[in-house]
Amino acid sequence: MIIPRQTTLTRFLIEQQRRSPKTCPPELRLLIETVARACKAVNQAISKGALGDVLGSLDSENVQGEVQKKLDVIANDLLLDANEWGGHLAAMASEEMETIHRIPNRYPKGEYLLLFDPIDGSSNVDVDLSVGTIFSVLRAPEDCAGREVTEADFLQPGRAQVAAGYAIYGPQTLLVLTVGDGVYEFTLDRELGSWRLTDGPMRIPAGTREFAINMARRRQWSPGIARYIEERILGSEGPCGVDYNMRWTASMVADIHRILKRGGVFLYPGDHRQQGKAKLRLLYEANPMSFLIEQAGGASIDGASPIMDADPIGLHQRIGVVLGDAEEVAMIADYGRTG
Ligand code: P6P
Repeated sequence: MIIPRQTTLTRFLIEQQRRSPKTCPPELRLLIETVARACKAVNQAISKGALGDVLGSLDSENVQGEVQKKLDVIANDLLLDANEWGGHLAAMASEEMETIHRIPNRYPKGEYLLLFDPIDGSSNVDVDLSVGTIFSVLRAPEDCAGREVTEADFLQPGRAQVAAGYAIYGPQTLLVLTVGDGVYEFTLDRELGSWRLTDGPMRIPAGTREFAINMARRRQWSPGIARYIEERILGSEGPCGVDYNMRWTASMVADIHRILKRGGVFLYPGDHRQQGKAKLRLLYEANPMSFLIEQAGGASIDGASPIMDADPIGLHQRIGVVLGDAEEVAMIADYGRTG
């Protein structure tokens, strides 16, 4: 569907609701607008930098055992405060919180579950590199209305997502989202404070010879991944016969946005020496990014199988990630099979 550029997020969602009430019912539209509004507040906090009390770390660690940045907690609280009173959510979960956040009894409960990484790549904030907020929306099980929501209600495969997206706080402030009917990019008009449509439906450009991986993790890679990367480094002087380029921003949102805009592939493989040992989180990083990538014509696997088919066993479980250009991902899966 081609929509006039500069359309506001509100109008885009209302027209999506009219065109396809199933993919964008009113409660989901309200939820997405609320998350988008919270991301504007996060953007404003980040942009203060050293002029606001937002940089640096706290003395606390999150459930991941990672030192929390001030902005991790600021952004987490902004998203909780914006979303708990609207009546569209049954509960929330975040990278920064060990357990789920139930909607206080003073507010009505809704039919959706919201998961988010409030500031992904937060170590980049102190050195003024792009970071982002990642979010994923699931339906709460129908019987949730009559009982307390539990962590188990969040343990749904990525295929069950009804919406996903990210905000990227960089030279521009962007919101990229899908409700399962294509991927659309909105740019924040910082003067008006409104999100304006600037791209979409987005499709991953094919054939871009560019890979993103943290080379310092080489010892964790399977023989297949190692061979794939080593052959790309040999380029035209090796078996693959063409030169590749490499990028690594240490901010998943920035790497994924680059892939959506100009193609390529992103790899953060699991540690092949220890089953289940990986860096990226399934529910609020890998699944939402996989939804966006597949909606844009790409593919996303754990090294062998589609990430969105994975049956979650824990709120903060981790998974290996290989995603982007569908042909490149298929080739990497072949390398994984042959070693
Ligand atoms: P490394 C950021 O902490 C993050 O979760 C992703 O945004 C990013 O892709 C990855 O970890 C970076 O990991 O090991 O390169 O610091």
